[in-house]
Amino acid sequence: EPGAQVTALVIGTGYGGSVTALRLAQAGVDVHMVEMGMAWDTPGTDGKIFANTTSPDYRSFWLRTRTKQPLSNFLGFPLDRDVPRYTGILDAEEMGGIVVYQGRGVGGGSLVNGGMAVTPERSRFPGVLPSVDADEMYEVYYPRANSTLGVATIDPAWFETTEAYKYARVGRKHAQRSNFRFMFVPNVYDWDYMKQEAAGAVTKSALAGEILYGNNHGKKSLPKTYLAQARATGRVTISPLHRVTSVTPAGGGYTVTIEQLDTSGAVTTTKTVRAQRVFFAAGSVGTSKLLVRLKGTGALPGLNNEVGNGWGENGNVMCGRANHLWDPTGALQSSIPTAGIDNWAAGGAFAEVAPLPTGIETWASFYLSITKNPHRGRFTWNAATGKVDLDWQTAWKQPSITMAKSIFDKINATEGTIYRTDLFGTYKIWGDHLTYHPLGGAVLDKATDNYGRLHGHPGLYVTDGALIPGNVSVNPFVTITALAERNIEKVIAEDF
Ligand code: FAE
Repeated sequence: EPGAQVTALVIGTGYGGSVTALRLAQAGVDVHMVEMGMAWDTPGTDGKIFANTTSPDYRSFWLRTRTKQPLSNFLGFPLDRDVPRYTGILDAEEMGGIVVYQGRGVGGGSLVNGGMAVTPERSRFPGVLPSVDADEMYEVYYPRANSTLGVATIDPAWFETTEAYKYARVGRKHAQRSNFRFMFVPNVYDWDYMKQEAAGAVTKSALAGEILYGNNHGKKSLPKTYLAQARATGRVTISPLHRVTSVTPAGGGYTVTIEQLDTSGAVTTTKTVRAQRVFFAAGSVGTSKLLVRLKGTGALPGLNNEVGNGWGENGNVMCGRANHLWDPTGALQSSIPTAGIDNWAAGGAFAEVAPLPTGIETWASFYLSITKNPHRGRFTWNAATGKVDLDWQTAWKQPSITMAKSIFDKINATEGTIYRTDLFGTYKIWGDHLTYHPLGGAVLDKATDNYGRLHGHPGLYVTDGALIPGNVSVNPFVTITALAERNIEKVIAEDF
């Protein structure tokens, strides 16, 4: 309510925000969460909450009139189509020569992501978060994050036999014949539910290709885990379709300005509330853009010059390979990836064997690689345009391509195969125009102290992927969750 007084206000309902809200509530603190996206708790015109990956509709994109699908083409045909402008679930935000995909709604990225829940190898952790005690993370906070998120690994016996993972078995065979390390990738999908999908006993979700625009059944997204527990405390309230636009000091606390949106994205009301403490959990891009603007406009003059720095895209790059006719990858492909190829130590790349859930045989193997791209971008305030710019360059993906080639050039040579050139345009091999994994922009121990307290303004915290300086070496959400668990425990003990 306008004019309300809030003890703890959390901006955003993704991983960082959900961990923070749950632990504060369990410690007896009343929490209000503000989320710019929708609640995603009501079925649409077809009786389903979420649209299918193969048929994007009004629910699929955040305020766009035309889809912007990560795979723009298939067999020479452009895939994008017109859709009504709506506060849909996936934001394809274009900045500085890169398309940054992000989830919008209660649950943030957990609504749209692949559910791959990977803890980085311990030996790599000092390179990921140098100021954090690795012993504590691997003994306490990673296990806590994994168990609360409901992370599990596929039943290996089922993996060997199900049609739905033929594509991953082909991926494994090709990796192993080139002497790469293959590994199962844990996931938050309910594996028992998926087995029942395969048996025809329940409504299909992963086996119906649902993923990018939401998952109607088996995925344990945040509204089913952290946020369900947070709500059950009775101390957490959430305002969907509300966007924070300003936070500024006022009488020992902060005045927070919030715009209420309708589903066309129009602002219907602007409200202000008073908050004693504010937690920035708007995601790497959301938090960085807010902080850079609030510093640039003088609303938060005490923020230091590290705000906006250290942004990276986790080295994401995609590619497809064309297999021989005797190596079909299957018409039925589970949309939930569960296989990875690790060449990090030798080549700087970790590749997941990704599905192409088109419903037809494609003879394609498709991969999303995470690479050790050294480039870092920076968010800056542009007073002339009144906008935040990101300095990133498409050409900065070249190291990622080189690292991904350390795997796929070799596999192609061993198998006598070639790259697909029809997935990202015409005669284009590399999907180097995008990221699913934005990280950094308010880096731990630089823009904040070693627990996410923003320098210069007591009572302001960063709790999300903005804390991580650009690369995790694997998919990021388990690390974002574990770091938020570590930080909020300290903050509750010392600040409340
Ligand atoms: P995030 O989850 O993005 O939450 C931020 C929330 O804040 C969002 O709900 C925003 O709508 C909201 N927000 C932003 N600005 C405002 C504002 N001004 N006012 C109010 N609300 C605001 O942040 N990661 C993995 O580990 N495994 C995967 O398999 C995987 N697959 C992915 C697939 C796709 C297609 C995408 C897009 C991402 C994927 N990711 C994956 C990345 C992962 O989802 C992402 O790192 C986390 O969601 C980031 O968590 P945060 O808490 O930082």
